[in-house]
Amino acid sequence: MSLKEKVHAVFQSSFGCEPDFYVRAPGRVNLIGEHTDYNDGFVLPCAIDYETVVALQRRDDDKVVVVAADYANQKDEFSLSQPIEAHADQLWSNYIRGVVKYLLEKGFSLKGLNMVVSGNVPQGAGLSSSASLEVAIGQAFNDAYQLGLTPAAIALNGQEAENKFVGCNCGIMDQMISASGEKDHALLLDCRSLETRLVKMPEDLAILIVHSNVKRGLVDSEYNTRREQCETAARHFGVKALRDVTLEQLQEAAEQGKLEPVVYQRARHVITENERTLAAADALETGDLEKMGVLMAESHISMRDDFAITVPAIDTLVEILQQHIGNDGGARMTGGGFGGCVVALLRPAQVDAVIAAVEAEYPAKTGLKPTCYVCKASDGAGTF
Ligand code: GAF
Repeated sequence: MSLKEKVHAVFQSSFGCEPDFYVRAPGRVNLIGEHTDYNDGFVLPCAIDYETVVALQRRDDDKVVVVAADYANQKDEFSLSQPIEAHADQLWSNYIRGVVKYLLEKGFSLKGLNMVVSGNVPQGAGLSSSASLEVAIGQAFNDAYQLGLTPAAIALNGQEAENKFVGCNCGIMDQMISASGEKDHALLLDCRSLETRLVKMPEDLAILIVHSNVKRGLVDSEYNTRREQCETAARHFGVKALRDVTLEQLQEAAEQGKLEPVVYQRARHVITENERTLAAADALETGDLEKMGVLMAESHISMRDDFAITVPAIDTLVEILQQHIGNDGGARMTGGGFGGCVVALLRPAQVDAVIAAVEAEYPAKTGLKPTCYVCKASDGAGTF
């Protein structure tokens, strides 16, 4: 049963009528450019063919009624004319409440909606299931009430909900790619100006995502610590963000003993990762998979040694993938870190053999079972 059929069936049984229409918003995989978004830097993600789908119907009053088809049809109801508070037990509701709260704060006049939500973005895997939910809800209100929001405005509103309402201090990458991805393309995003450049994926290329199934612990606290270390480095140079610091300036400051070694390392990751990301956009566009593989390998080493966000099982998984992919593509950890997924770019003809190798070697070396997803670069959010 497709997600659309699922939300349709639950909509009929919950509300006793047909939805007006459906919206969808995808998860994402980041090809390169990790922890650069909140440093005003560059990222190169693509939207994937795993998504959140919403069936919806306009209401004449100010009530929002949401049914979570993936959580045993749990229901949430809240009013647009009362202050919107966090839901104490149903954490999924807070992504919805947060998005609506910040749309209202921006002065949009909304009416209520009946909604049924379902998704197949793996949760807790670092593939942005929460951003896809935030963007889907923003898209739902935008399209139901003709708010005229751009994809960037829907993304920024979702990020605001995540930062202020859910309490995760994330950057803008995940919501932006979910809102503005394009089929068969990656998106080079300048996280300062929010300018985007579509980068066509070579035809003879497959995207393989492997979930390490490492339980992600301490993600939020470690994420926030990394942010603070980057901000400390930027403050040292008197600039808004690490985007404005060159590698030469950083090295000079470190040689003069003006930066704590750990702050130097974190900043070195960000500055070199920005350079790699710009180079990767060109490599991908020209179909230079060998160069792409080198950049992905360097990115992984930088995340492991300078940014310290990988874990041993993830390093092992990346090594297995790199060994079997060879020079025609590459692999690296993707997302916030401390577990989650690895992304590999490779020739379609190699996919079956590489998956077989991962399924044999990764459990033997780590005791963990991998989950493999072969993905397609997909369109960003919209009505369908
Ligand atoms: C998480 C965050 F939500 C993103 O904003 C980004 O910082 C990413 O980690 C690391 O690149 O997905």
